[in-house]
Amino acid sequence: MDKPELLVVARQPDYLLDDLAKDFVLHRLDVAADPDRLVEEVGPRIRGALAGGMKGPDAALIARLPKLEIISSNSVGYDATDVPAAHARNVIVTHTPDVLTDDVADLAMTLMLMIGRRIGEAERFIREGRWPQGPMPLAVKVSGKRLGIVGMGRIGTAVARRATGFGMDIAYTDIVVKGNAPYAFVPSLHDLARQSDFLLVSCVGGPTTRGLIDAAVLDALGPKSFLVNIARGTIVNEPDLVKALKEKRIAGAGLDVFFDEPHAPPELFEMDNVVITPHVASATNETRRAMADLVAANLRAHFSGRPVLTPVPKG
Ligand code: 8YV
Repeated sequence: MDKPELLVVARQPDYLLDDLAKDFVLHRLDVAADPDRLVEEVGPRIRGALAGGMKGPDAALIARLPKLEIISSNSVGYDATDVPAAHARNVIVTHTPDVLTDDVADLAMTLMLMIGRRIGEAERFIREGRWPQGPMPLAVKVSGKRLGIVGMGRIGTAVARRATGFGMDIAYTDIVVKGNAPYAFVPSLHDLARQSDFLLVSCVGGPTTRGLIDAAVLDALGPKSFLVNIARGTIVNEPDLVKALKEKRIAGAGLDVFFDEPHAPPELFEMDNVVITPHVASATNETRRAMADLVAANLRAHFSGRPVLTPVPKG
């Protein structure tokens, strides 16, 4: 039988492309000189698509792939793919939960420790030869502080577990109470911000959370507290955040995600009370390999007539 044809919509690691090339014909929309023409040529034959957390098929592209059966996203977040449009056509969407949880939670802790303890600043301080002129200003203790978690899903829970080891006092908000979570549920995001030393954003992206963290939430957080975002840049109103940081209405921020990746607001580059990383929460060899393996396993399961391993739930 002919190999099923796949459309690579978002950039994928070489080892995944090499592996898939054994069983599938790959068409690289991610690097196509003329994407429109490629879709016109191969669209009618495409049976599967490869997506990512920042880029996936939208409704218009899905409509141009009449034989599409499955979209396998190399990410836990699937807000970049139009899942309702896919499900409306009975196209399966899969993602990569669990395998990246540890890494993302590790980075959340890292950012929290880095902004609290001024570690980025301390690095620059010594590298720039400023140490002989006197000591660094004092930092903020992290252990024992109040952590507010916005979104107590897999990743929020993994951060809470780590933060428990740091003696932190943990509370969370979510759209529903998580029955099995041994942490205080705070229904109002503003109340949670008001009572937190660190506010961690670990909820889903997409239309339901767009601009959730705005000036009012940042003011509730206040001048002694920090924001950490390892979820999606869209959840934070970025101009509001930049303004709040400039005016010292919050103490600082640790950010792995931004509204317009791969661009971060240049104003942040000048701020000492900000730690920024280029969306690297899942970026370890081990985890990226496990994510790629899961992407491939979902595709192989589907095309050999077995149920996929990690489908995105139907809304
Ligand atoms: C990826 C992510 O780096 O899983 C997610 O949702 O945002 C990250 O793990 C990104 O999606 C690359 O595809």
